[in-house]
Amino acid sequence: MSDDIAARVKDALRDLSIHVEAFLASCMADRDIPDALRESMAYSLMAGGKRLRPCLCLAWAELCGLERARALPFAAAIECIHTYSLIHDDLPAMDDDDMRRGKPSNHKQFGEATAILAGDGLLTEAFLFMTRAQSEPAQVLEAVAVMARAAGAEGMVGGQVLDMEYTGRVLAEEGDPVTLDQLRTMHSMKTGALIRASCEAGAVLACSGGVQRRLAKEYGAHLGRAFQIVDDILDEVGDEKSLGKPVGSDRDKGKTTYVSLVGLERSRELAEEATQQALHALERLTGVEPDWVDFLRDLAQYVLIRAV
Ligand code: GRG
Repeated sequence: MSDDIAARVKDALRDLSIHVEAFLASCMADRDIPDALRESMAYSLMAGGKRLRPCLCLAWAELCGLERARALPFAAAIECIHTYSLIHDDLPAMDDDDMRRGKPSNHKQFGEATAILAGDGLLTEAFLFMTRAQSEPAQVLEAVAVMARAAGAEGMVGGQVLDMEYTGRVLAEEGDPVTLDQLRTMHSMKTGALIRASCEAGAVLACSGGVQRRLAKEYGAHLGRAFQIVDDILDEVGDEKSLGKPVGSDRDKGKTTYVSLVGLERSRELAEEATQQALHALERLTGVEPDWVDFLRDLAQYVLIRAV
């Protein structure tokens, strides 16, 4: 049963990713970018990855009635933002990781200065790609605002700052230990915001009214929480997808994780709860394309399966 779900999700993600990657490759090819920068941007962007966020955007856009090709530039833009965040997250000043997506991290390959600029380039190009989405101008504008809020200071960037503040607080034995509420808020900004916004922006692009947009946001928020808890569990127990990331690496860096705070068993229960809440959001959708609901249901279950 879980093998069936995993196989279906992997197939669907691969099929959608082909479109995203073709769009990214063609966009990068027709830009007048200095060779060193292009190589560094493309190195990380085209290095694989699950393409979870762009696929969520496409799924919600199609589910709400927008043709895939119309949402594709926006979905590709989301992957650019995600890739920029990974490049910057790996820098020595941040998480200081040598490997990413099974290869040397960007700064290991190209040096710190180029890696910083590749991240900057990807973030900025993303906003150009977003403007190429084909929907009502007001909807595109609103979807861009959703993305900017999620990626910026009150979303992913803010969450990264909280993560830096919290790192080592337990091990260093100075200040109060990080609480579960603080951990939840930090992850909802750092990892959750982009996943949530990928779903919401897809619905917004499709000109979806209040209910579908709200359910997209709700599904994305719960999925993002499950995704992060599962990531913490996999960091502890290992995973075939960790792609060279050593088991326990977050713990070794002094990070507070769900597992370090509440243990493995409770973490699994929390991941299960978050998944159920994501599924509950899907159950309340009416009058939408059922195949996409099936995909989103499978996807939520797939995220959880990896942790059990
Ligand atoms: C530097 C501004 C700035 C932000 C960094 C999102 C983030 C904030 C850092 C990522 C670090 C990290 C490992 C977060 C945990 C969530 C996670 C597992 C992200 C990786 O996402 P996947 O698994 O990666 O979707 P792929 O490679 O499949 O795209």
